[in-house]
Amino acid sequence: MDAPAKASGGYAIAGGASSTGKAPSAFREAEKKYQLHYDQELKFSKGKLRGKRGRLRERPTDLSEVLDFRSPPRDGDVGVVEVAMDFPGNRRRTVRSLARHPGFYHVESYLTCEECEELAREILETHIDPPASSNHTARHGDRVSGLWAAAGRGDAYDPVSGRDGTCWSPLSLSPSGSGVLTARTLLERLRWVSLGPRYDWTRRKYLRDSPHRELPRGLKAMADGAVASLCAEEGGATSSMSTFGADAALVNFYGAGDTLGGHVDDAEADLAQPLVSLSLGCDAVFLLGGRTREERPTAMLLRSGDLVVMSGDARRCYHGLPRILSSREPMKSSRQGAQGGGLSVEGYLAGHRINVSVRMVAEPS
Ligand SMILES: O=C(O)CCC(=O)C(=O)O
Repeated sequence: MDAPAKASGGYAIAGGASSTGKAPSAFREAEKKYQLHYDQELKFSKGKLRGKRGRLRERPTDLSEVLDFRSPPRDGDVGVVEVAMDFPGNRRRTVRSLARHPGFYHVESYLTCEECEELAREILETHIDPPASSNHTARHGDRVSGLWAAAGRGDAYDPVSGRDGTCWSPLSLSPSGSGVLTARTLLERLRWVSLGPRYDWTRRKYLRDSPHRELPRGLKAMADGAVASLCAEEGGATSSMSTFGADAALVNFYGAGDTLGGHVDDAEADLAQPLVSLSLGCDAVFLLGGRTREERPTAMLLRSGDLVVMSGDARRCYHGLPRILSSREPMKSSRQGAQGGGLSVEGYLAGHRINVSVRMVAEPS
């Protein structure tokens, strides 16, 4: 797996533009097609071209080939199969699978809007803090705690000692200047959090023995329940999912323009165990490809509350997220939190996407 790339950050998209002169792969082509691009307006003065120094304008993206499960094509080459299924908690949901991608399942609106907001609140208020590891703990250690509340208060990060022995100080007490790092900025720069055994992105392995936040029980129950229902539909004990027991999750945070490069999740002990991925917040374009980057991926729309399960063949396929369809400016341009006006989970979800990708890291017993 890869860490999500921030729009303004230094993370390159995996498999990105070729510097070798080779033609880009089919997967990369699709990423480029759906990524957010800006064009700079040309500037004219007195009828003469004065260079490309005009305003940046979002380039329109052609989404006509993005599969929308709410109105799937009847005869497209992806072959959508639809069934109604019962999941725990009296959830009767529509499940779609794709003939072109065996082992892939899309469950429409698995969570309701209220449940999405409740889960996002739990994540932002609690799960993003140590002992969970995140891109912030990787850089600042376990000092960055209480980030959501601090961002709501409009605090600044104090690397030495802040109010009450925490790492936060009121912005008004921080030395003035452009170098002040605010909690709001840190929240905007939050890319990933790992729940359950920490994931070492450099060595691409799970660190079972380091301190970590256990996978929250609610997330485990949700993933185990969804997989058990799909497994029953697939034929019970004969399904590759029959020994699944979720024990970890990677939570990715995306703002407008953020992406997750094409990758295969292969650090888990048993790749026969599925990935269970839940979307919260903004709609997004998800790409599901084949065993190599050369296979043309299927682009599909994921909405808040949708659940995706990748099992069987699909578990070993390239996938990525080239586009968040955010209708709002990135949060950092809003003045709400900077004035200490607090943050709302609903507001955060209107401009961001959270993806919770639950998995089984351990060997099945
Ligand atoms: O954000 C998504 O929907 C995809 C997440 C993903 O592929 C991952 O965490 O490995």
